[in-house]
Amino acid sequence: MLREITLLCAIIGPLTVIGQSNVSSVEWWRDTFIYQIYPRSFKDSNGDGVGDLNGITSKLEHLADIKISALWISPIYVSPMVDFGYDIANFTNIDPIFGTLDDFTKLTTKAKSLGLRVLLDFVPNHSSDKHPCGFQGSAWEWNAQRNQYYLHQFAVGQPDLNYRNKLVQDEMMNAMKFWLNRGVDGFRLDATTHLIEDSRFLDEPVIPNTGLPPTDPGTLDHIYTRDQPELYDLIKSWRDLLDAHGGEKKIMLTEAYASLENTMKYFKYGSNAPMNFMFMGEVTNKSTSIDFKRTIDRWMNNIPEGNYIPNWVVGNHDNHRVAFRLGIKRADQLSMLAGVLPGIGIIYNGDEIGMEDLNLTYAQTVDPAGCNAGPNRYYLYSRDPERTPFQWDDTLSAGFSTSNVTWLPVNPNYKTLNLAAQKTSNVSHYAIFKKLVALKSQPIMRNGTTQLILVGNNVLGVVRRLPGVNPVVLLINFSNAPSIVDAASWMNVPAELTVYVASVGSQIMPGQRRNLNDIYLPGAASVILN
Ligand SMILES: *[C@@H]1O[C@H](CO)[C@@H](O)[C@H](O)[C@H]1NC(C)=O
Ligand SMILES: *[C@@H]1O[C@H](CO)[C@@H](O)[C@H](O)[C@H]1NC(C)=O
Ligand SMILES: *[C@@H]1O[C@H](CO)[C@@H](O)[C@H](O)[C@H]1NC(C)=O
Ligand SMILES: *[C@@H]1O[C@H](CO)[C@@H](O)[C@H](O)[C@H]1NC(C)=O
Ligand SMILES: *[C@@H]1O[C@H](CO)[C@@H](O)[C@H](O)[C@H]1NC(C)=O
Ligand SMILES: *[C@@H]1O[C@H](CO)[C@@H](O)[C@H](O)[C@H]1NC(C)=O
Ligand SMILES: *[C@@H]1O[C@H](CO)[C@@H](O)[C@H](O)[C@H]1NC(C)=O
Ligand SMILES: *[C@@H]1O[C@H](CO)[C@@H](O)[C@H](O)[C@H]1NC(C)=O
Ligand SMILES: *[C@@H]1O[C@H](CO)[C@@H](O)[C@H](O)[C@H]1NC(C)=O
Ligand SMILES: [Ca+2]
Repeated sequence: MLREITLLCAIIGPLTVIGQSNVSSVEWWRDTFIYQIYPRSFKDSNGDGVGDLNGITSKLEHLADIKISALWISPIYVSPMVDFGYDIANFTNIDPIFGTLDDFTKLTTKAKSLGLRVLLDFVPNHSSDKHPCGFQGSAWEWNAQRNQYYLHQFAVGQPDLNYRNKLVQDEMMNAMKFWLNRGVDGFRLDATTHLIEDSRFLDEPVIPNTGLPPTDPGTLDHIYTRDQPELYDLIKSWRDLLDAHGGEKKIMLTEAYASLENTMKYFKYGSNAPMNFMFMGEVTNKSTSIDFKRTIDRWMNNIPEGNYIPNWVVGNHDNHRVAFRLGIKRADQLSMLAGVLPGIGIIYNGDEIGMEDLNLTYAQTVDPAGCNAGPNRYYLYSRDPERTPFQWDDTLSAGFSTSNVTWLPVNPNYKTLNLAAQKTSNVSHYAIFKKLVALKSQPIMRNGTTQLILVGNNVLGVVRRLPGVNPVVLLINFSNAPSIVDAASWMNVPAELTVYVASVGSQIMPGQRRNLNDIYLPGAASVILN
């Protein structure tokens, strides 16, 4: 009874191949930061209050300036925008709100000239069927036109694709090739957990006593719709497609909110970065240094044997911003960890300047996850607070748009919290982030050993060592009060090192020499020395 959707994309015609890079076996993403752009909120070029491709193109210098290796752009495909682009009507065309295919070519061409790679968000989990937003009861929806029910795991307007149908598989491969031929350097695959369903259409068991309304998906144990074994073969088929394309090696990042065991499986089937959401899901502003150590160790110790690289997601468009999750004083903490730990750091636009969440009223809420939860609970689910427009400067609408009305309101704190202001200050989230990106390219980050050490009760130390050079030492004070610790003894590092960078508000200045036998760390501070 699963509705088979095979008519999504038109047949793809011959293409011009552009932007082929040099063949190289080097994994360019190793020890770099990758930057996520939420296109509606990055930069509006035409004054309609919604960000677009030409807006992104006009701001690529910012990304080249901080020297990220690649940007990945949340969906820009034709969409009824029920879920702001995560519901797709044509996988091989650009939604007019964002621009045209020519605009996309301009974007990739300029990006390449600046040494930036471009990744697209590939949403294999659902297509679009124009329909008002809503989870209204059953996951099965009747379609009168086809005289069939179809499955939807998210909004009614997001019918699930049936990957057991070879035509669906081929069509999605064609869509991927379409973008590879347009110079895309890889994909971030969305919600892969939900790719494939058990072929028997069995009802999933009810979890007793959840206290949730009976129509809430949380009442069911999703044993037939999530993490099905066949999904990994699909991942592998896409890996093969990327490898067959030639040119510089293409990256595949996968988004699966799954168990650690299931997350790690993606490595073996060709994902270069099964996204590590531990910094968003497992640590909070209440976590201690021990909690952090345990969380980081768990990821490192579970990476399968082989040439696999860890990754650290600092934030994304589905979770509150780091400045909210950990608190404003700790806004730099996770990017510092992502910078010093081995592997890939993945940062969400705005987090490099410490942007904060903005609370909206129910009437202002546009995210379907928020509106569907109703006026009393919307704020628990809405992702609008972390999606407000990027704060470029202190002019109208934070320099995001020439319109005073934007698709989500601009956070009023933009007058002081904006990129332009941070560029003129030595102590800023921007200055820190830039130094973290630079640090990642150092040989000690590629080849150095990594050790996590609890320094006293409240301080976590991370030390990277490589023979012949000073170690890189990160110290994080998890307490809100200052403390003095003997990091030199606890961590077996030189008694004196130089501050490379320290968190905003710590009052510690880069360039200062510090005695690590009794280093003073203000409350909530993080500092990197070397
Ligand atoms: C390709 O490699 C050659 C030689 O290493 C280099 O000179 C050239 O700039 C590279 N081209 C691109 C597009 O990276
Ligand atoms: C999808 O977009 C392509 C342009 O890449 C276009 O040729 C095709 O007609 C579109 N398909 C549909 C079903 O609108
Ligand atoms: C697909 O994944 C995205 C991101 O997790 C989510 O917003 C969307 O609702 C999902 N839809 C389906 C049908 O899986
Ligand atoms: C943690 O964050 C919550 C809000 O999310 C706040 O109420 C609480 O005071 C914070 N706790 C600490 C220790 O900062
Ligand atoms: C937003 O409102 C919620 C609920 O009142 C509150 O818990 C949260 O701290 C607020 N967030 C911000 C950024 O003010
Ligand atoms: C936007 O500007 C127009 C024209 O100047 C004005 O009438 C309107 O009140 C402004 N709206 C907001 C939200 O500031
Ligand atoms: C920034 O640093 C430079 C060089 O270290 C110094 O000359 C300048 O005064 C500093 N500016 C501020 C605002 O601290
Ligand atoms: C890391 O070590 C390998 C093998 O010892 C060496 O070939 C490579 O150049 C080193 N990389 C860096 C960035 O130092
Ligand atoms: C961390 O901050 C807490 C609270 O300010 C303070 O008690 C403690 O001494 C600080 N730790 C270090 C190592 O500075
Ligand atoms: Ca626009």
